[in-house]
Amino acid sequence: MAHETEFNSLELAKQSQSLLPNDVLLLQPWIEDFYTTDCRIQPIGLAFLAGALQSIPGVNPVIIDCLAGGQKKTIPWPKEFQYLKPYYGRAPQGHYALFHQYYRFGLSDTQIIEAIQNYNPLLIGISSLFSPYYKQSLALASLCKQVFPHCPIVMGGNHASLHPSTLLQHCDFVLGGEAEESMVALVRALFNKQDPRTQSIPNLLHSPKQPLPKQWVSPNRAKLPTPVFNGLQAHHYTYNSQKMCFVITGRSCPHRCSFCSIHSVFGYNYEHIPIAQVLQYMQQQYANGIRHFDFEDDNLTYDTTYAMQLFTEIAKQNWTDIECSAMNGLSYVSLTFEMLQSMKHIGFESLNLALVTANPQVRKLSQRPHTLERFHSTLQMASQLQLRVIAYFILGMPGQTVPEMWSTLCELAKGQCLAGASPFYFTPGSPIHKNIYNNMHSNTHNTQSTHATHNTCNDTNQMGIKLASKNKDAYFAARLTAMDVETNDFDRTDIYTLFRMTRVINYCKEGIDKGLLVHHSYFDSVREIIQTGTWPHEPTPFSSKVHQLLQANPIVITGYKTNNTITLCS
Ligand code: B12
Ligand code: SF4
Repeated sequence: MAHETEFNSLELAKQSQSLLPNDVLLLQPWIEDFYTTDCRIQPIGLAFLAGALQSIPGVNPVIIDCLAGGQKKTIPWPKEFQYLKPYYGRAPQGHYALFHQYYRFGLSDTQIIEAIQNYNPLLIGISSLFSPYYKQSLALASLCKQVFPHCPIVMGGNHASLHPSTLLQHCDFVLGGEAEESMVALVRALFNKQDPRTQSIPNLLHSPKQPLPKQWVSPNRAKLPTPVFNGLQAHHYTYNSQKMCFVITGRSCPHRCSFCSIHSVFGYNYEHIPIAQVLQYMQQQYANGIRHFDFEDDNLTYDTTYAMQLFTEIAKQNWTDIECSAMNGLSYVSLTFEMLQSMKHIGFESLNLALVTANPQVRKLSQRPHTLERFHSTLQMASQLQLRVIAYFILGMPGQTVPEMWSTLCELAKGQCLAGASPFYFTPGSPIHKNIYNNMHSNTHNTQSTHATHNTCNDTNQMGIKLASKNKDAYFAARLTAMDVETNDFDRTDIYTLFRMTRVINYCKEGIDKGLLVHHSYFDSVREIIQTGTWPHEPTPFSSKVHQLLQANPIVITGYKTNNTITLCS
């Protein structure tokens, strides 16, 4: 524990007696959950900070990624998730199994201590991007304090920007929002042996009692630094066995989807990084052997002029051996045939799209500007260009019903794409969290200023929302695997069944792409599911509502790589 009272000039004096510290350690914590997406973990936010810190002569920024390079380790099932045992608590069966064990992904405590102990840090920065994993950020802070009891610790990231009070009792500072400029100011102050609390550093918080600003100050986006990966090992970040890196071409997003919280960090000004700078970064990375570029922008193609110019410039590099992706998703309202052609030309093989829902009312509720017609026309254009599509839909948002979610899955089954399910969770800072979740709380208050980690919702609200996290740690449950939310219109078994049915559909698509015909034994287990409403050879719950829907109408399924189709019925 170190905050206001402990961080004083005495600490600065102690530091100055020892060898002059000049390292700034930037740490990405490990993750504890049922799964992780290990092809998308490059800590690009920390790389931007390292790029900014390089501008200070004598300061040595080093990134340590505690999520990469370790062995995944099974850890005890959390007491908060006992209610998930009927769903995940069985060894995986069949091609469409979901999760099984609870893991720690990344380095062990011993490995982390080994990785940090040889440095002489002036400051340690820890990211707290994800609310559900805020405790891992705190545990990492406590490990760092063991090794460097006198070194100040600063945290930042999405969770830190929303709920700094959950962290400030265990670290010295939080920098809210985008931290390129504020981190430089903080490090300069420490380097010059000034007390940062007396300096005017934008977005700096040092006490849980400090009020939060309405909006964080954003850095000048035209002057953002180029990300640098000091300390990271390139072989930890690969895709299809190729070395890969994240590319960010802009900040924020002009859309306002109800379930999304990115504006809490990036504000509402959607701005681009100059194309020349993005290109220079890609050239450096190409020279370093990177052959896969993953654009992690929140809305890469919204500004069609910028996107077309960027793709044209990339094409001019004649990098015939690269592959590109936008795994964070593309907003298909801006995708034209011409745009997809240039994307194909620079090495896009597939597109990640978010349909969210096929239902206009639910789409309105989620404030998405997209339409089903536009989705299907995008699928057609993609098919013509032999671009593969993975399309995501949401499961279990208040306002959804089982037939509505099922009909969206049927649209994805029918389309030439893979289906991706996104079980809903209340993301702190998202509009739906502000509108619905906070209204469920008797002690309603602005999320920006809440100190509470316990929710006190009553179940008698209009939609009949019930949370498994009631009276528990609400941040911990803000994750896909928690299946936290039930309403009058769906329960956890419905969500679980639809989630797994998504895998069943994709299993069928794989068979279709292999050229198998509908009566092939490959599809027997699927026929059994449709007929019996059970999972073959296991007693895991199966939704009776979904079973009825499965029996009601034949399901038309198109392949992923081919447009061959089969029709399955009970
Ligand atoms: C890439 C990404 C991932 C990657 C992992 C990224 C990583 N670093 O390891 C993957 C795909 C694995 C992932 C997974 C999840 N993600 Co994600 N992800 C993102 C995404 C799209 C981009 C993050 C990014 O690189 N941004 C670009 C950089 C420049 O911004 P940044 O990281 O925020 O960094 C800036 C500031 O935050 C700050 N900062 C960051 N770190 C630090 C540290 C210090 C010390 C300081 C001072 C400042 C600071 O300064 C940086 C520069 O300006 C964001 C959305 C978004 N736009 O941020 C969601 C986002 C972070 N994810 C989110 C969530 C919820 C998840 C999941 C937990 C969802 C789930 N499935 O349950 C999963 C976890 C699943 C799992 N078990 O792995 C939420 C977090 C919301 C919250 N408060 O919890 C976000 C914001 C999206 C959303 N829904 O609104 N994610
Ligand atoms: S979900 Fe995607 S499109 Fe919607 S506001 Fe967030 S970043 Fe933008």
